[in-house]
Order: sequence, then structure tokens, then C-alpha cells
Amino acid sequence: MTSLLVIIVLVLLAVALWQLTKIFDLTQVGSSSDSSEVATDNDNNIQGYLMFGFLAFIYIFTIYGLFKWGNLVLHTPASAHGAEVDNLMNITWVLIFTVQAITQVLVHYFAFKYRGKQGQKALYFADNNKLEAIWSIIPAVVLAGLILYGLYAWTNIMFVDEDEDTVVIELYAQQFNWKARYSGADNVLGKANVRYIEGANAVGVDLSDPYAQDDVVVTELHIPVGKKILFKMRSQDVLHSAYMPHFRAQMNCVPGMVTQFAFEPIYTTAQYRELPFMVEKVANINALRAKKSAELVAKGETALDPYTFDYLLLCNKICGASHYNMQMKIIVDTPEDYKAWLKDKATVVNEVKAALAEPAATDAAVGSDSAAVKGDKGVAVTAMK
Ligand SMILES: [Cu+2]
Repeated sequence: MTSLLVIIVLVLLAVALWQLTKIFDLTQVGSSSDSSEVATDNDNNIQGYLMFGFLAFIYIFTIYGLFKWGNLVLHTPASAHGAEVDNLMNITWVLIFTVQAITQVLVHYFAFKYRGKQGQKALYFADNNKLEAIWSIIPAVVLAGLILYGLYAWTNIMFVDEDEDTVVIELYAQQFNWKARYSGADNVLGKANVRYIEGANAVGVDLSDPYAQDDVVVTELHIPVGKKILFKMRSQDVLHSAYMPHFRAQMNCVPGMVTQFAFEPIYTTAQYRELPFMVEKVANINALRAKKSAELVAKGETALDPYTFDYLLLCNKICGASHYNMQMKIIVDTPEDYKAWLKDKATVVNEVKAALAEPAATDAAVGSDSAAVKGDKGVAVTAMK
């Protein structure tokens, strides 16, 4: 509401200023001897020097931005292929900045040099093949190089060796949360379809599929360090995008199809927290939080918890009202911790059985006449085995 009012006030201010300039123009009619609308040499000189003013502004703002916000970019990549993505990104940045720095100087300098002068006419210049060849071939070669390198990097990153020992995990996107399904001891995900979603079977696993018997569904993603993880992505409703920035990984989740992305995490969560840049970053965040907490406590409110770093899986497609908060914590464990964590997780099949058994048990406890209901559920459980 406040922002709407601010916008209305700004628009009204702009209209008022516009009207004021019109009134000012009207008051000037007939008062000046020079009412010509043709620019004088003085006007042209002012415009010419303003070109340098604008050039200085964009350079100063760029340099200021780099110093002020440069530390907010993602730091050390946490996956094996991450360095390659960063390299491609850095090359692109260097190219963009170099070309931008040179062309902006040229554009503004020539705008100044050839500013209007009384009595000077523009030279008619049809074309120059040599010049056109230079400014077409150089960008074409540079861009082709960049694209070829990009394609090479992409193919490398997306390649998954079928024979390689990978951990297969499904990421399931729903408005507005993520679930992860582990493929169990057989390392094969059971079939799944949105039509099977019911009760405890939140991601629609086909419970009759032999491969689905050991599948486990969780809401916190654990992955082992130093092992390639093959993610299979599905979406229940709309387009989502599985984005794991620290691992330089992103892939769309499309309803009706399975997409995939594989990477190898190279730092456990504990190791990544200890990296000097992260220690510094977390200390900065906590210094800000401590300041804010002091203000809150002074007002009689609860203080903020200190921040600890965790890898995150985020949604990177605007998928609805709560898109901003669609995230899941990722924990990179040592292989031993990972095994220990996964060991005692209930399978989907068992969870569904337990959920079905629960109401029946409650019914029995209250002594209600629910034999028919219990019978139905009993059939359902048997059929599932
Ligand atoms: Cu989403």
C-alpha cells in the first residue's frame, strides 16, 4: 500500500513539473530576442561536454558498484564442475567489460568531436566495405569462440557415464516445496506418476513397482561428498527450476517429463563453513544480526538467532505467490555420515502402510463399528505388497 502511494505521489510530482515547465515556456514568449529553436554553438558545446559528464558517470558508477557489491557474488564453487562454469563466466565478464570500456569512450568522444557547429554540414558517406568487414568479423569470431567454449563446457558438465557409480536422487517440485526421493539399495527409482499421489504417498510413487519398494522420500537433502549425484527432476504442477547456486547447478523441472543434472560435491557442509571467505561472510551477517537483535530486545521483542551457513536448493522460476520461499536445505556429508543418515529412513511403502494402519488402530481403540473400513484398508495394504 505504501509503495502504491509513493508511486502515485511520484507520478503526480512528474505531472506537476511538466505543467510548470509549460507555464514557464509560455511566460518566456516574446521576452527574448532569440526565440529560434535551432541549436546555437553554445548549446552544442554544452551537449558535447555533457557527453563526457555521462561517460564519467557510467564509469564511476561501474567502479563503485564493483567495490560496493562485488563481494556479494558467489565465491568458491562446491562442485567438481563448478570451476569450469566460473571460468566461462569470468571470460564473458572480462570480454564484456573490455568491449564496453573501449566502445563507450569512442561513442562519447566522437559525439563530442562531431558536435554541431554553425555552418558545418555533415559529410555524406555511403559505405566502407573494409570498416564493415572489421566490425562484423571481429565480434563474429569472438562470439563464435565464446559459444564454442560454452558448448564444450556444457557437454562436459551434462555428460553422465551410464556405467559410472552414481547416486540417483529424485527432486520433486510442488507449489511451494521440494521433496527428495532416494532410490534405495537398488539405486533405481521406482516408477512414479502424479495420479498415484494420495495421503502419505506425496510424490506419487507407483507402490506396485518392484524398484519402488526401497524408495525413501525426505524433505531435507543429504548427499555424500566426492561422489557423483545424478538428480532426476519432476514437477507436480507448473514449471519450477531446481537451482543449487553453490554447486553451479540449475535445471528446469517440467510437469510431465523428467529432466536431469549430475554433479559431484567437493566440500562437505562442515568443510565449506570453514573456508576463510565463508567464515568472514557469516561473521559479517552475524554482526548485522547482533545489531538488529539489540534493537529488537530494546523494544521488548525476541532477538534473532545467529546465522549458520547451509547449502540450499532454491526454485529459480517464478512459480506463484510463495515462490520466494520454495527452498530445501542441502547437507553434504562424509560418505559414512551419509550412510548412517539414510540407514534408518522409512521407505515410502512402509510410510503408506503405517498411515493406513493408523486410522484403523484409532478406530479400534474407540471401539467404533468400523470393520468395513478396516477391511477396505486391509485390502489396500495387501494389494500394495
Ligand atoms: Cu517453484
